[in-house]
Amino acid sequence: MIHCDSDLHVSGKSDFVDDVEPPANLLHAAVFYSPVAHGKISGLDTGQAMQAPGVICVMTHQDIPGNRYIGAVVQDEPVFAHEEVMYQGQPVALVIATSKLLARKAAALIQISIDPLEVIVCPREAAAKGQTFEPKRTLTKGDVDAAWSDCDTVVSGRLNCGGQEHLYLETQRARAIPAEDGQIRLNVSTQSPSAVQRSVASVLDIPLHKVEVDVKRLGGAFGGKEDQASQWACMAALAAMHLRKPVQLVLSRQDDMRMTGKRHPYHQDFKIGLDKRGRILAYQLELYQDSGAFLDLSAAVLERTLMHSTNAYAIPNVLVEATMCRTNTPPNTAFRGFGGPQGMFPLEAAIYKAARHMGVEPDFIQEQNLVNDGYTFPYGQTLKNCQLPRTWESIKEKFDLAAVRKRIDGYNKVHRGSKQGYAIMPVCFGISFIQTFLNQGSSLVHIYTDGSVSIASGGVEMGQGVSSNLIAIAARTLGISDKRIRYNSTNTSRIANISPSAASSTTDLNGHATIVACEKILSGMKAVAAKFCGTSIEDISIKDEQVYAQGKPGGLAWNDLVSRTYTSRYPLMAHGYYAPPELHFDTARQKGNPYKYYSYGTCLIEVTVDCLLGRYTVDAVKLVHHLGRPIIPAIDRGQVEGGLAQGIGWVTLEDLVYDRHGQLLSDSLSTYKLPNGSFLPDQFNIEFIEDASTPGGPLKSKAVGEPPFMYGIAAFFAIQKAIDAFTEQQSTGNDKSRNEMVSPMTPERVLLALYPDAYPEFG
Ligand code: LUZ
Ligand code: MOS
Repeated sequence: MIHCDSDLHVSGKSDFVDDVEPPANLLHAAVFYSPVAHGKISGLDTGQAMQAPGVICVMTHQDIPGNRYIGAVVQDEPVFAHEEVMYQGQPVALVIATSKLLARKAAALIQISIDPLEVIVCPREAAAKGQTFEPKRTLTKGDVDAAWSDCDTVVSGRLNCGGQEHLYLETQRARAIPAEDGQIRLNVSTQSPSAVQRSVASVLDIPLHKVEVDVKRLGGAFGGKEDQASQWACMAALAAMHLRKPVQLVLSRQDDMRMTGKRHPYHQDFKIGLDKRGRILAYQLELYQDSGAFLDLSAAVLERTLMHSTNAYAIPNVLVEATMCRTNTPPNTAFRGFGGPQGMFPLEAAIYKAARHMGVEPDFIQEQNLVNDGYTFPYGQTLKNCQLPRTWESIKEKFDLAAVRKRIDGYNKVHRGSKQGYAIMPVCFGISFIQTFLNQGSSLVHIYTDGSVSIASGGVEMGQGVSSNLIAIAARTLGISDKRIRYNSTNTSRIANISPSAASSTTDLNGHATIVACEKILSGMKAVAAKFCGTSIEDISIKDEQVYAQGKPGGLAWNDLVSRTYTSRYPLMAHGYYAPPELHFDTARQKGNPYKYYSYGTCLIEVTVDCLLGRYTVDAVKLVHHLGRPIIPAIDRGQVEGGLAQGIGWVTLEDLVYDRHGQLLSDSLSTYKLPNGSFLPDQFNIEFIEDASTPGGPLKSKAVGEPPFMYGIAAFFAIQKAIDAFTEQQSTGNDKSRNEMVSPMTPERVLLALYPDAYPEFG
């Protein structure tokens, strides 16, 4: 089986929000946003815009009947700025016109006067000036202060890692259609239909049952539509209710890049202590999260950063402190990995630095410290069935690490103008929402009298393949062909209180719920089949669309069984609910058992750096990922390849540049460089360890969405390795470039690092 949307996608026939046949009287909205990053609004003049061709009306915060603030966790974010603007791109007003173009043209005519206030775009500066959300958080294990004196090597350093633009293909958009009796229906590109429903109900001041949110599929999301799809839906809903007409809002690419939050940049100070054998005795980390202007999901993201700050390493003494820093940039948000990558990255930097200090390879230290069964993470969960060392061993043996090292050393000896490097990244990623209550899935399965089946669940199809996965799960559970099954849109009227499709858990949670629903229906069908075959229910099974009694064909095919079940008055529809047991986490103490299981894998990346130009190529990716038993292997492979490419992009090319006025300079695809097909390596060796013996998701599968992202971090250290091979040979003895590491490692930064003495002003 392949992705169930493949044919529609490649023929351009799949419907996204604005492809659905528009109602005849559909109006279009465009957002007017703040041109400056921080200031007091002293005047807003919408007069000219109101007079522009095609304009129906202009709306501001004064036109909101209910709550003027939204936010899934804390409602601190104004739908429209009033009094103060906090970032460039913050929505201030909405223009509604007869076409998208006319609405956008009119929005450009709105005049705003702003008295500027100080702009902060650096999290450290925000922290120094007391611009923080909530008190500092601390995670501890053992006693780092007591451990430093036992260490033979202690090094410290700094890493600034950048944010990342989601660049979903489909920008943020929503269509709102008013209905009878004050109801409203919305088509929204969101990972979280219920979050949109709650925000819309709150700003309109109407009950949730009057708001129906429908999501057919998304053109990508990556976390960018977990919390940040709500604002646009609220605007479309406000306009639709105000005008009693359907209204659609579609952000242009550039507006989307300016207005929406991104992966959180973090600044990090680390200190690591090791014994002579390379065992890590202590690790201390101070994190400055760039939360942006409002809270959004920053607190949850920070929590995952803390939890993953020791990644795949068993460290006895740990102290991590973290501050959420308020800056004048769009509120940063969920992005594949959800803070995990920013937690893992500085420890790799610390290991890299310690390895140089000790004169060993980083992988020597990595290998001494890999987690295994019985290790208790600083947040209290103890590892069982740990598969990480297995994946590390496979990298060493299958891909012959010793030979790779020898080949690269040989290359570097004879090449002066270019250097190679490699790095390894082990990943141990916790699977579940860290907010325990979100770990619930729902599925509604209908079997119709012609034998066809429809599934609706809380899972939103965003290209990741949850629709195909749930179809495959239902097909196997019911014993029928996947061709009979259709995945319905995700709709708040079919499923209530939907958890966001996020945390790599969508197939896990909704897949289990689908099994529960199918089994409920099967119990009635089997009773009917048992009566037909003259045997007991336990002896009945359904396989290949035929009933079997005690393993022998029972002479009853699927269609007949369905009709008989219907006329015998057993239900052919069922709702399944699933909540994984035994999860808990105490936020106040930062201790608990938040994860159902872990995802494991190890990745090796090789690069070549052109030491004249600073350019580099990623030559090879070799990775071993523990997968359980994939539901649809091609989909899991796609997730691994896509995640890896996105992770490599994060640490190499994708540079978000703000100037000191808080203006995003890399706000288009010509200034924000994404890794493309030709940037990715020719050698893309992905090995799966398929192993259904460890606990995981439905049908022994394992979550695979986010973990591969973090393999990309290896690209950063592979490039650093090549740079060091060059500077050592030049014997400049200048170690400045490594005191503070900066990600992404763009070719420009590589060039500066290759010739630190040539560009001292950038040091
Ligand atoms: N979203 C969320 C997530 O709300 N909680 C999580 O723990 C999470 N983890 C990964 C990605 N999204
Ligand atoms: Mo996510 S970062 O799983 O929305």
